[in-house]
Amino acid sequence: MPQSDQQQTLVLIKPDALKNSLTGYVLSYLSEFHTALRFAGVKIVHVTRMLAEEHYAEHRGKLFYPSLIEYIMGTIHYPQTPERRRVIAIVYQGPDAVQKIRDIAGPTNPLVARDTKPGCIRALGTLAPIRDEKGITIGERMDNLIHASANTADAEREIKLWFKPHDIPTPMHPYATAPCEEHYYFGAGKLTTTYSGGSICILAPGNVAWKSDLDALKLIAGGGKKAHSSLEAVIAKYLVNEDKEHL
Ligand code: 3AN
Repeated sequence: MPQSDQQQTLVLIKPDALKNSLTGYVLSYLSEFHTALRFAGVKIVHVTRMLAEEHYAEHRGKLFYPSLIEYIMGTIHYPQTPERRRVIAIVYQGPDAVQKIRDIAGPTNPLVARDTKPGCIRALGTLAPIRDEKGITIGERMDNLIHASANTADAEREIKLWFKPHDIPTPMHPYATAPCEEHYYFGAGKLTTTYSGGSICILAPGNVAWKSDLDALKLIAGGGKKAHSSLEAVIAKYLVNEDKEHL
């Protein structure tokens, strides 16, 4: 667990913020000048279904879940232009990073945000109706512009889900890393340690990975004891911005 003065947290600038040109506004609010937090990692991510489903795993089965997945994948705000579907993923580091950013983001529901915390980022969000196949409104989606990790445990899970160690400068690594000792490939929904046509090499000997990912991959490849992370939670970040999203 990182010391609290080096705490890290994940922020996602979501498709509605990008579409409404609010990226600069969000970055200004979260700038070191206001927050004393520094960038540890930044990347532009075309969000795959696998990554979206892992990120929002806790909401699986809820009425708003399918719409939430489409929202973070960008299909709602960029229905005709897949090339514009992306989010900006940022790791911030510094004292009390998680709570500081949660406070600036504000309440999950944009209407509540406007009522109770005017001036917070999510006060500029919107609610959108969720309709069934007959067009009947069955709920509301909260388009709230940014995601911010809710606590330090979520921050660890989410940073490891979105970022490889190499996306973050080594002196800023928040969690244990280790060199990989074998080849791992992913193809046809399966993990293998030998290459077969069409699969993609996730890790090779000498590559540095999150240690917890390597522990999980070893168990999954061995087919024995159950790993603490699903295969998807480990490999989603290795498929980000690859051509082979269908894998
Ligand atoms: P937060 O983003 O504030 O941590 P979570 O983690 O409970 O809130 O929810 C993740 C996302 O799921 C929210 N940002 C919001 O878009 C959506 N969401 C959460 N609860 C609801 C709800 N009751 N109805 C519609 N969407 C919701």
